[in-house]
Amino acid sequence: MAEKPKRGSGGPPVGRRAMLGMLGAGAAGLATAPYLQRGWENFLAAASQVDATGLTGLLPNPGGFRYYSVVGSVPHKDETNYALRVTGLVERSRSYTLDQLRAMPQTRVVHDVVCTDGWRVAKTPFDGVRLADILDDVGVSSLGAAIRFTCFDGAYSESLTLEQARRSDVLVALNMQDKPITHEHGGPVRLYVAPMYFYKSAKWLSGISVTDKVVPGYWEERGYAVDGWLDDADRHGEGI
Ligand SMILES: Nc1nc2c(c(=O)[nH]1)N[C@H]1C(S)=C(S)[C@@H](COP(=O)(O)O)O[C@H]1N2
Ligand SMILES: [Mo]
Repeated sequence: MAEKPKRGSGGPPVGRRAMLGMLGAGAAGLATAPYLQRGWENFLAAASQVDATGLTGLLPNPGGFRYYSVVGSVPHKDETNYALRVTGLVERSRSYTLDQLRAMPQTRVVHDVVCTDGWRVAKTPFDGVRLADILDDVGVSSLGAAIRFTCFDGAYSESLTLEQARRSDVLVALNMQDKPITHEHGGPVRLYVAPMYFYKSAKWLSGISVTDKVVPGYWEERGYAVDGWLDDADRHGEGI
């Protein structure tokens, strides 16, 4: 059986473990303190304060997802101010507006979303532009071997090898569950790497840079595996 990505010395990175510990203590504290007469709204208000420190996974969400962000607040972007810049070892650097991405051929990928924290959302449809199509559009130079993804939250980053990036189940996604990707889920544009754990799917995607080697991403610098393959992934396949 394939190994799950390692987080530091076998568990979640300290930051996240500490967050989850605080989450448990906080929720239990509220539940066992009836004299505070805390209702659900108070709980949510408390949660959103905690959110400012990055504990976004605390918020319950009926869809089975948790919202994650490594920063407290992220600017909202839409067709008036969104841009995806493709740079680095390419023949023609260029920038795409949201309308330009929408006008490109759209591909649908339906797969289970799986987070290393233990939650899963079965058969989730994403639609968007194949990353491979964007790479063909700009032309990868002969020195290009990997991709570095950056985000307009100003903090998160991710990576793929060029071979992984060219798979047909890797999308620059515009829609999730048949609706435009919401801000909370990383809209208007996020990466979706279907055969890998969801941490590879960078939210609020704003930069794609072709590099000569893999540059480890945000969580990868903090102990996650650079190759985030799901156990059932066809690692050497070409996608769908
Ligand atoms: N920019 C950014 N992208 C991110 C993250 C993040 O904190 N910031 N978290 C990752 C992790 S660990 C997961 S599980 C998913 C969560 O996506 P969701 O918030 O839409 O459920 O986003 C991934 N992409
Ligand atoms: Mo995750």
